[in-house]
Amino acid sequence: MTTDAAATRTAYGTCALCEAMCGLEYTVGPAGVESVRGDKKDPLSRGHLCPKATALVDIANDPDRLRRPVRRTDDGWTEMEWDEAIDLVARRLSEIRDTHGRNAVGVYAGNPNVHSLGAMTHGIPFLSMLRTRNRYSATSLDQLPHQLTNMLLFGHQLRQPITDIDHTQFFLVLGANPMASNGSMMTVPDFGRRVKDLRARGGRMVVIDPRRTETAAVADEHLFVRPGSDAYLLLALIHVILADGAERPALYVDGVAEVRAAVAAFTPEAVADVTGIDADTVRRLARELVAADAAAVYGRMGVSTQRFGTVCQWAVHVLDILTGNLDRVGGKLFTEPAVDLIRQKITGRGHFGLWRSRVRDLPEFSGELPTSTLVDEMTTPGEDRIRAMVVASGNPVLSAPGGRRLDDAFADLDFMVSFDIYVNETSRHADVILPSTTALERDHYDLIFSSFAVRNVAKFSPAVLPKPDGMRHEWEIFRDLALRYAALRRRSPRERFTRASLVREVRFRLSPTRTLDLLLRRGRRGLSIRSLRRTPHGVDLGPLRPRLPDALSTPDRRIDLAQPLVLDDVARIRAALTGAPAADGGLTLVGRRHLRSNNSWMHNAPRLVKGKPRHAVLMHPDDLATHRLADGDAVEVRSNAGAVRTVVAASTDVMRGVVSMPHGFGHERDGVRLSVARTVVGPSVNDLTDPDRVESVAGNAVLNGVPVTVVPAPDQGVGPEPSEPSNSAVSSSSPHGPTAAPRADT
Ligand SMILES: Nc1nc2c(c(=O)[nH]1)N[C@H]1C(S)=C(S)[C@@H](COP(=O)(O)OP(=O)(O)OC[C@H]3O[C@@H](n4cnc5c(=O)[nH]c(N)nc54)[C@H](O)[C@@H]3O)O[C@H]1N2
Ligand SMILES: Nc1nc2c(c(=O)[nH]1)N[C@H]1C(S)=C(S)[C@@H](COP(=O)(O)OP(=O)(O)OC[C@H]3O[C@@H](n4cnc5c(=O)[nH]c(N)nc54)[C@H](O)[C@@H]3O)O[C@H]1N2
Ligand code: SF4
Ligand SMILES: [Mo]
Repeated sequence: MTTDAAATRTAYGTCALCEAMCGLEYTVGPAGVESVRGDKKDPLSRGHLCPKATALVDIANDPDRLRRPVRRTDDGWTEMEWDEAIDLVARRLSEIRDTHGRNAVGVYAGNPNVHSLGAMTHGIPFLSMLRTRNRYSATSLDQLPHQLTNMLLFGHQLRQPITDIDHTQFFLVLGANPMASNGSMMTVPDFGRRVKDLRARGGRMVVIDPRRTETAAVADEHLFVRPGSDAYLLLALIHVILADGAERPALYVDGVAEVRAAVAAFTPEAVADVTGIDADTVRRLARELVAADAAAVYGRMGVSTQRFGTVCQWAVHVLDILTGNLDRVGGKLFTEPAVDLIRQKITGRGHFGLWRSRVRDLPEFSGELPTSTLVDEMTTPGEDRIRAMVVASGNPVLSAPGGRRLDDAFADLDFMVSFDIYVNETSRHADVILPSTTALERDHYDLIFSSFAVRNVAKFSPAVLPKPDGMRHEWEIFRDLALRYAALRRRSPRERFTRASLVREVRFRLSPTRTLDLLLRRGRRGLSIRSLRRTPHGVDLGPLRPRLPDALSTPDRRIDLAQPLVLDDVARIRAALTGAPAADGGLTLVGRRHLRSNNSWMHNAPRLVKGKPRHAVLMHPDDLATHRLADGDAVEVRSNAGAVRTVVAASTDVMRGVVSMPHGFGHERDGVRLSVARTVVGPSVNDLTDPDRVESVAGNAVLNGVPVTVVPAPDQGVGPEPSEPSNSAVSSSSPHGPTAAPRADT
């Protein structure tokens, strides 16, 4: 293709698909974006990008993408006018609230919300207007233990210590695979080069994971650990440091004596069988941590979405604190973002257990209940049962445990609205889907991940492409819906028009960019939208710096390690230590992410999905032999929650006794085709994960360490990998077929 040089321009932006915030350079021609490169002048990402960045263009051009609101009818999806759609959604949500009470409307906010400025400034406030206790999000499928332990120890749920990776000398990584994920709760683009630099300056990286991951492959050392046993390992590391008398906590740290008592039983010998890591190695690791000039312990999905997630994240903090590495250059530091969510009181400090869930008595955290119990609240009869769902950029049927049960529950609601750019496995049940513009078409600033970055940076990225005709930005959709809903509520005798509601309405009328400008001006960095527009590569605000105890948000500016919530669980773990079986001969399932896949979506772009299918279950050759299976066999994986068909792939990279499967697949459920573009289907691992098993303190989902069996597939074939749409369900007017028979409602 020839390009008309005069008509092409260069634009700069930030990729918001994952947490890494890579700076991008686009060449934009008359027909749209022609090429995408890493922006070498971005002070954080320094030219790095991954294959998903080029797929941003594919999302904008995706034939599956919804461009107008759609309504589910007997004849399939029918396009609606915006005003009509907004009206219908506001009216139904208000009616259900009037009839069944506010908790009858449930909310699930999915991961892409945190990657969209408009969803943050307008979507989240709209969801709050519903004033329901049935609020759920990806948080409790993910980082809830981080937020809870941040709140307990440092006084604020977002007070997340960040590894100073550019200066550390010893980096201990548990249950994270940043070479594939590009980092999480740690915005670290260009992870690979940063690790090379770490090693070049004589530092070491040790990875602890039941799979020899892409990150383990670039580490100095990798240790297999039995899934779900990290708490034992981490407590034993604390034990060794304290037994050696090597602890050096800061003056503002309390509770060391209580910690010493709590970990007394966790000798390296006592935990060796449970973890699969021998006592000498545990002692050596603890001593390496202490001896390093600057060290950081980092634990992510593999240690938060497992049975002892909160204890694990607490123990990570305790290790950093006892080794004197919290608040040290090259250790863990707190960020100083241009928009400071904590100091500017944009996000509250967090609260825990103020109320509990109706059916399973699980605790709320900061106004949300654990997503694992969403299905119970939808299906259990009684007052406050969920009758309507609002799903914002989420796909819980594939993303949350117990996907099958959720699928049925979504089909059985009185009303549902999805904010999504696709008909996905969850939004297929919606009465109305409201699609927004996509990332290239809207202004961006990373409110959340700027707060977790390994360097302080600020960058405003104006939309690269114009807003397509007839489309709306997320903030416009939420604004219109909020104003409409507020107007309806005022008619209700129980609602009053208050000063607070007036302020809220004024805020809804401000665009995200205007809102951001106000926040930047209120921040302490002297920045504004105007100044950021003049620096399209981003402003470098410098490396992370020590800030304690001033940056503590605890009332007394001290850190108390002896948190009863956590220590009670340590006591339970200790009780389980006695005679803990090494392994019961069964298999344990863990998760896996791939650089070219993104949670439950981005499975349309040919350039991402090409090559070998990525959804196979990985199994060690020795386990294959004992199970009388061979590489490539069709298998059924079974757990106490369900069963899926897939293929097995031999891999010496997984620990014996462990199998690994990615999440986010399972698209054409029951053979119902939702996409014209997609070529991969795969099984959904969340048909195997069990919503009844939650992490013991906070109720986070247990997505790793799931007991399973693997057997030859009972009959031929590997379940649906259909190539032809099942036309019966597809309406002639739309490429998006409806799915379950439409229910009689609204
Ligand atoms: N077994 C297992 N399950 C897991 C995980 C695991 O490791 N193992 N990981 C968990 C984690 S960490 C997370 S965060 C969740 C993620 O799971 P979810 O919260 O469900 O989020 P996603 O799958 O990322 O995206 C959901 C939907 O958002 C839509 N979307 C994307 N961009 C936009 C946009 O700009 N506007 C709108 N309106 N919609 C958009 C996509 O079309 C997609 O359908 O999954 C969790 N589930
Ligand atoms: N390409 C890509 N990037 C992504 C995403 C994506 O889907 N694709 N998702 C984004 C999201 S929402 C998130 S939250 C982050 C997640 O970022 P990461 O946490 O870095 O990603 P995971 O690949 O889930 O890494 C979890 C690791 O834990 C290991 N593990 C499982 N069980 C255990 C255990 O019991 N103990 C230990 N020690 N390890 C265990 C798994 O083998 C796996 O290697 O990635 C983000 N980035
Ligand atoms: S690493 Fe993440 S932010 Fe960077 S280009 Fe890839 S998807 Fe985008
Ligand atoms: Mo996540």
